[in-house]
Amino acid sequence: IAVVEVATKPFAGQKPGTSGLRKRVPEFQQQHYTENFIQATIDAGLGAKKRGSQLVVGGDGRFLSIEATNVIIKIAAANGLSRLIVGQNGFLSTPAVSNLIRKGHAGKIVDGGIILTASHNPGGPKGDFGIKFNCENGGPAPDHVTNSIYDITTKISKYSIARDLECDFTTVGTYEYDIDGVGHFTVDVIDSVTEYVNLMQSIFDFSKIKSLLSGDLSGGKKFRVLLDSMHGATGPYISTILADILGADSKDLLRTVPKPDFGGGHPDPNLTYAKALVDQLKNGEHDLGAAFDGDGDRNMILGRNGFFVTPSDSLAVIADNINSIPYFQSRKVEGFARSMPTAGAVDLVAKAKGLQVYETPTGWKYFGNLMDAGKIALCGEESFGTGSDHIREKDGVWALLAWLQILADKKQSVEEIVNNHWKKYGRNVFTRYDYENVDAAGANLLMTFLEAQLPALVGRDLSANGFTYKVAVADNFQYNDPVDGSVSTRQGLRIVFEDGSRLVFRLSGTGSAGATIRLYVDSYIPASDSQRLLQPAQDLLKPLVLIALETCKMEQFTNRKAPTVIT
Ligand code: VG1
Ligand code: CO
Repeated sequence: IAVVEVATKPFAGQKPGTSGLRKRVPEFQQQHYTENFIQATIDAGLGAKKRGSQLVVGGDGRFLSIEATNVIIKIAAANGLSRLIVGQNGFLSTPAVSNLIRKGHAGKIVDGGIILTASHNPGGPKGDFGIKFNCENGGPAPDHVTNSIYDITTKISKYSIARDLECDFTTVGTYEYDIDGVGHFTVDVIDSVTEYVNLMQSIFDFSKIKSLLSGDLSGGKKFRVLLDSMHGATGPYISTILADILGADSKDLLRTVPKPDFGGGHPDPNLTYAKALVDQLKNGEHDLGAAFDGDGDRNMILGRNGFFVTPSDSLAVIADNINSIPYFQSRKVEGFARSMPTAGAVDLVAKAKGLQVYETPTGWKYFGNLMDAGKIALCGEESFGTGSDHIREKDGVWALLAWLQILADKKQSVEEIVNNHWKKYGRNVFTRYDYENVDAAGANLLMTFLEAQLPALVGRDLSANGFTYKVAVADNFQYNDPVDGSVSTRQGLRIVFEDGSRLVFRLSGTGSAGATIRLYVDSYIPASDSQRLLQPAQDLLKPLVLIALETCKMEQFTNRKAPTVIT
């Protein structure tokens, strides 16, 4: 098979964000656009290892996945990679890719992976597409790699491609090719589900979870789950694990067929986009509900009647009960981590257990070094991301199984577990307001205006609804990686009050059009304040939200009276 070198020109804006390059589908459909980015990704991601290396390729099955998988296969062959491990139909959840990279293949290490997803963003011909590079540890490429991908995209003048190579990746099997002047090239098309299911079986006690669901643990009373895969990547994994292995009723597993446009939905598991699930739980027939995002790394956990577990609390509860999970019983747990905007509930668990806790910038890539160095076993983000060092991505199905394992062990309801957690540690009340798709110029002005005010805010009293908070710290968050010493600046504006309550402002790095402003608000209610401990989060945080909106002049800069999403 011949290799051709195709002359090309740089496209502006091929800069990976929080989690890879995400753009509207038509942008990727421009001639050479995807090819340029793949060539840059392979060159920067693999560097000197490129020749003879092997990569995993797969994604959430969204619109354009098939075309992009084809492009990757042809460019990888022309660039001298020895092998690609491709999920059948180009389909793999993000956690499954991370696992496949870490496992190695054909007795050799896997040098990384390319994930085709825009995660929780809608798909379809007018929706979003995305491409993300993961490194040899199975985690998202760190900043220095994504910066060098971007750098190459600004200078690229040609890419190499084996145009005539045809690979039927709809069928599991091994496909071999001889590439002129380059060498031998293999594509292993693998079943998308098997290896991930094996991994979960090695982490959890499936027979105990099965007994929970069947009712054997509680005198015959079945424990019913209601799970929403939102037509994203978790569907096949959820049906196999929950229905085939654990015996859940398949009619309680919703939207498990992956669709290129997610059935027209917005595959983001939160109270706005997974509202149908919340409503159905309110019927009171199910003991636990969960939803997952497009690529399967996010999760939302709900209890009976739609009781909402904030992701910050979910992380803390799993941390507190980490010994219920067999995987952790056999290893030394050194610490936990959370992203900066995530509420500090897990910090209190770490303190009680005498463990370390780390605060990282938003985005899973920052946890990788800590896990590789054995400093943390568990980590999470307020954006419905929870995971452990079993892989280097957040993992929605893992989080569900962790909860089921804990529930099987404690024999309490979701709500009881969370309420008891608050009674023991106090409650870190949290909310996030997202202003999606606002005018980018207005959003940037808001951030500039706010940042300029920060120094003068320190020491001042801010009030709303009769509540007053004194500003202790106001800054732009900077992270110093304790493992490799790298420094990440400008990771979000913080206003921290004397009582520990916080306001955080960030611009999203995963959007594809306009800008999204995220406002994070959290506050701590001590366990002794039994009057307020169980009150709704929105009531408890109202004064802080008002202070935040006033301080940043949200309405003036965005023309929005209300956020798009509240979680
Ligand atoms: C968002 C979340 C962040 C998460 C990222 C990727 O980023 O806030 O916590 O890691 O999405 O998640 P941003 O920059 O838009 O705030 V996923 O499930 O899209 O890969
Ligand atoms: Co995701």
